[in-house]
Amino acid sequence: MRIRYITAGESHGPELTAIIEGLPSNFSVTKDFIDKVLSRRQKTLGSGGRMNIEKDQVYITSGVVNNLTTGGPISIKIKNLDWKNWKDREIEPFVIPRPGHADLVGTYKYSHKDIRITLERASARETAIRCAVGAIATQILNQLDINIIGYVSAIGNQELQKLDISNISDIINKIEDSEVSCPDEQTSELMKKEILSARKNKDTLGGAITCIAINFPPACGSFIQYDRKLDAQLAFSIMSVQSVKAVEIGNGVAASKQRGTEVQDQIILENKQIGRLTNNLGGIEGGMSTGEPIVITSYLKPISTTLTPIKSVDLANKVETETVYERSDTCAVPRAVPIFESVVAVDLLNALLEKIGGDSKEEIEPRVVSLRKINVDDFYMQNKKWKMLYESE
Ligand code: EPS
Repeated sequence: MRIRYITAGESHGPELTAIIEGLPSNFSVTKDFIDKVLSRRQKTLGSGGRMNIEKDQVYITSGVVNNLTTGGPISIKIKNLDWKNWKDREIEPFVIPRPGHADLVGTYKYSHKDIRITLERASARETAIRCAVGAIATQILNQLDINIIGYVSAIGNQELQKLDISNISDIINKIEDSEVSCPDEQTSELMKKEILSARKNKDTLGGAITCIAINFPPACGSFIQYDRKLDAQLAFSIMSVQSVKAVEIGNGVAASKQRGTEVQDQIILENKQIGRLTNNLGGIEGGMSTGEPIVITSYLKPISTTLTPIKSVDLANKVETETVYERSDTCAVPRAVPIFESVVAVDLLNALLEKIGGDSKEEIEPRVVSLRKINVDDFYMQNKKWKMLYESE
């Protein structure tokens, strides 16, 4: 791994922290850009009220001097404004685990004396700092002309039908205008109704978020070893986000039901440049980027904390009981979009830097330009019969 990062912090503690290492120097990184990404994660539709308390903003305390990366580790933090409500509070015992959360197994695993100790670290509050990490990677990718666009593609049963990505700026505007971060007005309305109806019925909802990376160069990632595969790395990062239960690359789910000739992205030649007729495989073949847009969809289960009580066990009194409601969201999908853009950004930047190397913008920029397209003259085929021989045989 070229880029590593680690996060720390509890949901209702003083602050969240991260250290990111392995980034190149001389790329512009601003607090303003990161704060804008953080504010997109703070939509209130579907939120349980915590987003009315927090006004997330990042503090950069190392690795960026005069708005330029130094090449050294970057340390960042976000303050939890809710901390002031918790620091002197006499906290009620929490002894009934909520199914679907880390509550039961986390408390068992770490022998915590109160479920809240588990909850505090398992909470999706941690995604705020991961967004900030990703917003740093995104800024570097943007300076290399690589863009990642995320949008809500499903909420409950309301799904966005196919999206035409020929007019990217129009899509971005529509996503920004939508209360549910969906680039289609009609579908947005249906999604919004779905959330309001779930809340009215004291229930919760999941959904799907699609991210598209545009202009990402080919040949990043590798088929050589399982853990170098770009799709495997993306799936790992996405599965690590709270609530995610499935990941899909390209049209993976539909493709599993189709015939091979319908699914494969046929290869064409356009003035010596290799092109494709379709992008069903989402821009990744054999664990490597093809140069086509990378398309990846994350599927989130409904929020585990429900207003309607469900069966659980009282771990203090050792009896069956029902869950007690703890403030939470109804549907976190609309505000989760920047989280997925962020985790994808870190993985793509990592794969790109592993491919081209380089320590500074000056070194990296020209290498990305020369990697951009596969040209048919870049193949050096011997085009004659050969034998596979091993010396030791
Ligand atoms: C979360 C529960 C809610 C969410 C929280 C994640 O917080 P609270 O327990 O304070 O009401 O709002 O998300 C955030 C705080 C955030 O910043 O996204 C959970 O249990 O995962």
